[in-house]
Amino acid sequence: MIKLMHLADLHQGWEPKYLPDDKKSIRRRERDQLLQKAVDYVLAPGNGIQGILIVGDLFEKYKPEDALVRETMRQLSRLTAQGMLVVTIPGNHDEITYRESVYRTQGTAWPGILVTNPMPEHCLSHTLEGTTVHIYSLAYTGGLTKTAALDDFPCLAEPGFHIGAFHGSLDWEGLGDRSLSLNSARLSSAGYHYIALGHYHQFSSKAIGSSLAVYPGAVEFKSFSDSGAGHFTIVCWDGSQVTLEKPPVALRPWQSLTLDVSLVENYQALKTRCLSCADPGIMLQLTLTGTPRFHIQEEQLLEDLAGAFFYLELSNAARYFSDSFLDAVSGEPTIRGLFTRRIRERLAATSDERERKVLEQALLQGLAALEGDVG
Ligand SMILES: [Mn+2]
Repeated sequence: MIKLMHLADLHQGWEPKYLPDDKKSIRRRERDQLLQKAVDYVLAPGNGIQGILIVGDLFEKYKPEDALVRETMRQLSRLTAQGMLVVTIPGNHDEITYRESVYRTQGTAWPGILVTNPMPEHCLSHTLEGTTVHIYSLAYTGGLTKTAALDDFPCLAEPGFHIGAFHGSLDWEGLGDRSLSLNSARLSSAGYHYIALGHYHQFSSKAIGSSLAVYPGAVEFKSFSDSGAGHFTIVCWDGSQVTLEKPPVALRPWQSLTLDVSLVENYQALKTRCLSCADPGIMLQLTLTGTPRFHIQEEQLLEDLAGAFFYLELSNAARYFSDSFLDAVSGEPTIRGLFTRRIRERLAATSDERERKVLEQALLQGLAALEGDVG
């Protein structure tokens, strides 16, 4: 059984600009430790892995700072020192095009195999546990990679495990994505067993022809809209079939929560409610919805909650109708005016506290719905 870790899009050196300086450097350090976690996982004897494929965007920039380059090479050398297969493919962030690109300045010192050919080529054949792994790849190089004519994907007619490894956008039809465009029909005609992709940050796997094409995704979290896969991707080849393993990785916890604040009495109660999920280690995305009876001061709430979380992203989608707004609406010769008058009449007629609350919410939610805000 051949088992290789398939990594891409680590974007080492990236910093979350939305964090204050102290936390920014904590998060950067955490993110940059992912490679070490990957190497530890590959080296753990019980995992039975023989190598690693890094399919682009290992770094955020093509010229990362020296300390980061040194540490990255030191980690990869831990693998090569054990005879592991290490293949690194430049991406579009760490593009090889530039004279000062890390892959040009380090060149031959780079641990393992560094892909530098600008058009698809057979890059290496390497025997692992009696089976030969054949890898085909390219390093996107401005001016040399003929992106429009990328239809000739070579594949040797030899026994073994054939892997195409490319950093680019599979079947992307939009505009403005500065990356290598890959066509699944052309790729599948090469007949690779496995197509190791990079560039998209979400995990995905798809059968194209007889190949399995996989984006391992960025494992680490960047933001709530780019939250990472949270697991490594291990490709396994038993001589006839490709299967995947997706071991989870221990990362800083994050969560997206939606809180309906319609029945929350006042600001103090809202604060207490939010603080009930306090955790100084977590990154929390909190969305407030509903129709509260009070106006939510977002800046104040953020300030009051800031210390309770590692990072809090607050979005207020709650709809507040002030009393003066309701007064104005109830005088309108409109559907919402009629609706408001009817409910207010019933409110005036009831002395039942429960009914009053129901009517109040019916009024507020009805008005929100009439605004097209169906909650
Ligand atoms: Mn990319």
